[in-house]
Amino acid sequence: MIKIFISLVIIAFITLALSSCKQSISESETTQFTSKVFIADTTGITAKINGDSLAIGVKHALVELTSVSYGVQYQGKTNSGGWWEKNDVIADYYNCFAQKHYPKDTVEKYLGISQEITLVGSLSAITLTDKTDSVKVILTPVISSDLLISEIYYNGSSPPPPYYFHDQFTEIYNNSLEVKYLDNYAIGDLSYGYRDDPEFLHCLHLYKFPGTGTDCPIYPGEMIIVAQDAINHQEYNANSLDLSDADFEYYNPLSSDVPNPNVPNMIQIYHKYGHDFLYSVMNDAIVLFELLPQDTVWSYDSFDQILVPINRAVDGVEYKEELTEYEYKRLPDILDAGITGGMPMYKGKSVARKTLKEVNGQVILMDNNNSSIDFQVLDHPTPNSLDIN
Ligand SMILES: [Ca+2]
Ligand SMILES: [Ca+2]
Ligand SMILES: [Ca+2]
Ligand SMILES: [Ca+2]
Repeated sequence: MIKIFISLVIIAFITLALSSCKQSISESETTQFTSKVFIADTTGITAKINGDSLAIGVKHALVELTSVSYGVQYQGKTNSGGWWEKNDVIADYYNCFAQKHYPKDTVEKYLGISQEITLVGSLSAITLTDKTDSVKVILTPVISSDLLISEIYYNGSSPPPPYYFHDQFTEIYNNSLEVKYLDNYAIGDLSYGYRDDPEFLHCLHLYKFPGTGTDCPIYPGEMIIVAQDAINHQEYNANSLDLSDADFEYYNPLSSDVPNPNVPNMIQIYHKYGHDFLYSVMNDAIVLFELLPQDTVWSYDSFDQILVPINRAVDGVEYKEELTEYEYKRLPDILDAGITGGMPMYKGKSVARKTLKEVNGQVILMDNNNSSIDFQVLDHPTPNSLDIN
């Protein structure tokens, strides 16, 4: 079933022409109009549940429209034909998100499989004006991974001193109900310009967790921190963080990078440049990979970037200073159809995944593979905690 779902996701891949994003919207910004959104499911799941093989409209689907420039959010549910109409909308670029959840008993009754199904779909930075006829969002089943990037602190601390970014960290969360092992996982960051490569992600850096199989457990609902440097950064910047008890740290043995002997080092597979595995304080895409035993021999592109097969990626998050710059995206939509961030550099802010629900006291984080929806900006980082400040 999962394989079918994955192929459905690929088939339903949504591509957008967003070259107009940088232009300002020419319509009068005070004009209000009615926006019509159609939510479609072409997988056949909804058709089977509704007993109507020709109807692709999804009834009672949740729809959210969020204005990129103003942050205004409209929310509602589709009618029985799959349409949602919203009055008094103002012209802007909008992120549109739609979701339909079918509980286990419904799925079992109509499809004969014992699982719940959540369908999601999104459009990013679409232009809505009084000239827009309607918008169509196609839903596909969610493929969520067990291990997720739950927080990325890349922004850098506020001065003094200026430009302090050695306190960057990545938080990885076990979103499943079983123990996982990080031993074969790796973290990389992506270069710009290869988004259409269907086979490989072009990485600037790639660092693997230590261990040979079951050395680095991560329990359900638990998280780990990978620091750029596992030290107390408050000694260097009063606005920074104490990361001396991080679980892992990046270590570049080919530079003057100084490791903390008490914190295990991430193993360098590839390092294109820089003194450490530095994330950009403005725009970057961070990917968590699950490597296979054959991933010991690597190939590289003509710009000396390491090529990691796209099917090794389990989670990816793209952040940018400008949330409308979809034409400069690095990650394909199947990994992250959105963009998070949107803050100036060196503000000490962080991006963290939102909570979806709790199952027996365990927090399950949101993963629609769209960071515009799944992530929020925190005023202060929360290493090793899901607390939202
Ligand atoms: Ca380091
Ligand atoms: Ca160390
Ligand atoms: Ca994901
Ligand atoms: Ca956190």
